[in-house]
Amino acid sequence: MSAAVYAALAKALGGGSGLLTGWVSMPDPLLAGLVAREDLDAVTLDMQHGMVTTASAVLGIGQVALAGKPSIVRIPVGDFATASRMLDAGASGIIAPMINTVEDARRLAAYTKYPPVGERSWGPAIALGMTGFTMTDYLKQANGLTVTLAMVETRESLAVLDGILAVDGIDGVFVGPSDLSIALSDGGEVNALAPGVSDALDHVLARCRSVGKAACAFATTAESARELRKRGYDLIALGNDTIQMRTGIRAMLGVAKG
Ligand code: 3PY
Ligand code: MG
Repeated sequence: MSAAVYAALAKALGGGSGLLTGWVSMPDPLLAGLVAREDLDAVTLDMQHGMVTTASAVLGIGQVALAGKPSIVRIPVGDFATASRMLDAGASGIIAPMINTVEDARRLAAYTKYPPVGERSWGPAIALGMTGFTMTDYLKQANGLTVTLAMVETRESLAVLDGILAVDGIDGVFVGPSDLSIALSDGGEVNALAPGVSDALDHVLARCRSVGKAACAFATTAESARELRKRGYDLIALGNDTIQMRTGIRAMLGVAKG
C-alpha cells in the first residue's frame, strides 16, 4: 500500500464528503479483499459484532490494501488497546462503539494518537512498511493521516456529544442507528429507521458541522445510505456483508422460485 492509499480516508473525509465504506463481519480476509474491489471508498472490519479476530483483521487490512483501499477497524467495546494494534497493522481509521462519556472519548484518543495529542505507544509494525514512511515521518504524520471515530448510539452519548467532539484527537462521530433506536425507545424496538433516530442524525450532523468534525453513520438500507449522503454525512457504511448476502440470496430465490 502506498502512503497515498493510507492517507486517502483522512484526506477525503469532511465537508459532506459522502464516502461509502463496505463493512465486513466474516473473518476470512479474502472477503475483505473482495469487498474492497467494489466501488467503495474504504472497507471496515468489524471486531465488535463481526467475527473478525485480531489475526484475520491484520490479514484483511493487507487484502484491502492490495485492492488499493484504506481499512477501518471497529474495535470491541472498551478495547482501546486493540485500536492501537490495528493502527500498527495499517488501519487508516478506528471506529469505537459505545463511547458514552467524555472520559471514554479521551481514552480512545489517547490510544489512537501519538503525543502530544494522545499516548499511543510506538510500534507501527506493519503500517511503517505499508506507508514507506521513515519512523520520524510516521510519528509526525500518523495523527493526521488516521481517523478516530467515536460511536454515538446511546442517550448518554447524545447528551455529552459536544464534550466528545471537543476532545482533541477525536476526528468525528459515527452513529449506530440500531443501538440508538433501542436506547431511544427504552428497549422497546430495534428500528434504525425510527423517526427519533432520524432527528438524532440531524442533530449529530449539525453539532459536527459546527466544530468542523466528521459526521458518519451506519446505513441498514441502500435508501438510507443515499439519504444520509444527501443530508451531508461524511462517511456512511453501506450495510454489511451479512445483510448483502441475505438480500442477494433472497432476491435470487424470489426470482428462481417465481
Ligand atoms: C448500530 O446501529 O448500533 C451499530 O452499531 C451499527 O453497526
Ligand atoms: Mg451499535
